[in-house]
Amino acid sequence: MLTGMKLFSGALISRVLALGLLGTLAGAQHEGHNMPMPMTKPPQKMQVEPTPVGVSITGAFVAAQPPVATDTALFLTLKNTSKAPLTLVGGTSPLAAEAMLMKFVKLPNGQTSMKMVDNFVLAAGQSLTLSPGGKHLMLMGLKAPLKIGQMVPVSLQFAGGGVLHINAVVKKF
Ligand SMILES: [Cu+2]
Repeated sequence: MLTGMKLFSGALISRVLALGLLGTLAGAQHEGHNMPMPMTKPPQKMQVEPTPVGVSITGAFVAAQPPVATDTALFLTLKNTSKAPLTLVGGTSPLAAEAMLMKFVKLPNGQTSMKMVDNFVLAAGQSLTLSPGGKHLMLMGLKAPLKIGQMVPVSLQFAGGGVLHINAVVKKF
């Protein structure tokens, strides 16, 4: 009986140690988390959103900015691989207070300015590239300066309620 108890508690301890180790490894992948995170922690969003089908994302990045900057932008190429039109209506990021779709426009005086855009529509099979000097998802009110190489989680929102969660690396352009 005593031996059984010892075995039991020994097994329990090694299980706790294993969980602790996994927690530390998981925590190490998230910059800024010093405390080990339990493996079973649910995603931050309580609501499960539908993921749009037929969307592929390539080359996503966030423009590196000087540490004093409070705004930056997300660039990427979206491809609508479905047979129906796809409409990007906006996005959110936990690292920014606000995000909005914008494009650069040439003013009559030759200067460039940014203009808010309601949405970007992709016909079936069409690709759309958001690039510096063109269309972009502006990330405004950064909660902390972004570091080169850091991953920025962004949730892209589509008409019809679809949400696509991506990670974009911070880099110079
Ligand atoms: Cu902008």
